[in-house]
Amino acid sequence: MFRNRFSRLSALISALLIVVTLSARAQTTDVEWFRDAKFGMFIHWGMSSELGGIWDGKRYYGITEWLMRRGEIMSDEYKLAAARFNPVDFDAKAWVAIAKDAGARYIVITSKHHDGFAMFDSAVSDFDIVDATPFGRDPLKELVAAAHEADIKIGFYYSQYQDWTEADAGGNEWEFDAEDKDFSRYFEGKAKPQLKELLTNYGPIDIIWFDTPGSMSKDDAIALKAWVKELQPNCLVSDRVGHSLGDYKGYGDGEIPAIPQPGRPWEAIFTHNDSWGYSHFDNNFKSTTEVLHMLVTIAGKGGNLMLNVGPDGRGNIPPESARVFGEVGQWLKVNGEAIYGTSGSAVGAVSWGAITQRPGQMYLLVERRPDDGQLLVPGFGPKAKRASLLASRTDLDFSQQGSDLVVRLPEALPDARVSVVVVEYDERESASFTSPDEVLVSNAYGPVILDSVSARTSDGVTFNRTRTTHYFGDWKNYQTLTGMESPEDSVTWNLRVLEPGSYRLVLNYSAGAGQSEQEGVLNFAGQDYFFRVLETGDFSDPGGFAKRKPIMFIDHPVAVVQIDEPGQYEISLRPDRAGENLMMLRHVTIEPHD
Ligand code: JFZ
Repeated sequence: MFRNRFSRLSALISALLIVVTLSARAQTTDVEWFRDAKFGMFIHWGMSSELGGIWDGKRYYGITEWLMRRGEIMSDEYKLAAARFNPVDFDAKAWVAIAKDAGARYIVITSKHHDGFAMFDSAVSDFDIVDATPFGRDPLKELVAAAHEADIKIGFYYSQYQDWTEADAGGNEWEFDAEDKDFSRYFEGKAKPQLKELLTNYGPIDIIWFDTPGSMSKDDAIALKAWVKELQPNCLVSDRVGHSLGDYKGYGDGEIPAIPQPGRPWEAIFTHNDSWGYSHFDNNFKSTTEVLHMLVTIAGKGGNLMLNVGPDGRGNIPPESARVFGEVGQWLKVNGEAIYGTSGSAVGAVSWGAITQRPGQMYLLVERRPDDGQLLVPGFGPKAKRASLLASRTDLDFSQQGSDLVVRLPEALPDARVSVVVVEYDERESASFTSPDEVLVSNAYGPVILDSVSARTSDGVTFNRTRTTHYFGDWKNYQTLTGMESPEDSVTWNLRVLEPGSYRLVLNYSAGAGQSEQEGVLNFAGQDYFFRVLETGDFSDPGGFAKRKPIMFIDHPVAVVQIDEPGQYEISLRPDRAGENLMMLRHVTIEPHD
């Protein structure tokens, strides 16, 4: 008797140990590949791609994958439209080749977006591409196979809370009565069974990109994440599983964080035009230069850029996206060493571009060549051993004075968009970088932005992540400062002016009727320059700026100042007297002025 009880107890203990080990191991999924990846391709593709933002002859501007909700289309009617979706041009290998050639290290594709349509063969619901369309194939199975063959990581976006064709899911208030919803019936009856299909029928999956967790609790998110890890321990989970429980940090659509959360890998996501899903009438694609600027800015802060493509209803990636992704790939073929596997700048931001690093190498990502060719890197504590152009390995002259490193650039740089200088040093000196609290200003640099992040603010001033949308779902993110209501409230920057000269001071802000007519003071090098706030926009909602309306920021030139000596200066902004919040300040620009 005792032996049996003991053997049962020991079996229970070993089972518990296995579960504890699994869950412990599961929680320590390897995220290093993700941290090093730096660049991914997001793919938003579904039956809404066939609709392309048009329903019943009406154009819906903004993100087209929300068409069903924006048109408040009834489920049965929307489901019938699936029969129009027949992506006969779809070629998984061609798509993966575009991602691979672009230098993307991972792909995340929508498997089920908020409209509930499954882009895979699901036994859980017939509202899927195999059963509800003439296409009859499972594109995710083909895409995963092509990704595995091309050795590129592959993940599925899955909207775990919203499902506009399901009465018990979140999101459809125009057709279903919220009182009758039983979310767990949807979650246990469709979401988890479909996630199980995705995590057991398609081989190794590297990311489940959850989105809009809605009213799911922290415990729900913890349980969901642990459940994913039990099925695929190495599968990463996005931050939109909810409650910041992702394996990596995510930010808002189209947002580059001012100061990324330290210690966590992170990802910024952007549309290529202004919609995630295909649009018949949105041709506002970001240029290659703009995408490279995003890539190096994000890498310089230590994060990943996941840029979206929205294939059309026939299964074609928009040619403009294919072109730009290809050109980014060409740049990465030459300069990828400065991006992949690097960490962000240890010396802070620079006015002429961005900086990435790895032990023993610092990469200077030059977007704007200083007119005098003198590229200053402040805070460079180690002894530089060599400076060279990454593209050609051509040696460059350089000098160091204190913690200033100056690299002399040739007149012609390899790439007018972004050229890379690699500076080698003894990695054992990596701890001697410093991040000086100063903004470099020089006529040689052109206009220099003093942004809200690098400002020193008095107690009453608030730093804001200000967001609004232009078209629906087309998010615009700004970093702003508000709360300047009395002369004691101030915003200050430390400047390091590299050369004497004449400089124009320009405020960039937004202000409503309640703020204009007030006076402010820009103090530069001890000299006050007065200005009156101009009205730029209205405040039609309690938050001060109505969503879905542009925030009108203007450039307001305030003064031209003469600097006779290079050196350290302060510039500060304050109200002239007590009153309303002076403005929503975005930044101050210091422009060369001849
Ligand atoms: C969501 C989706 O609604 C959208 O269709 C798209 O798939 C996008 C990538 O993700 O949109 C969001 C979700 C969260 C925020 C903004 C847009 N947010 O938290 O700021």
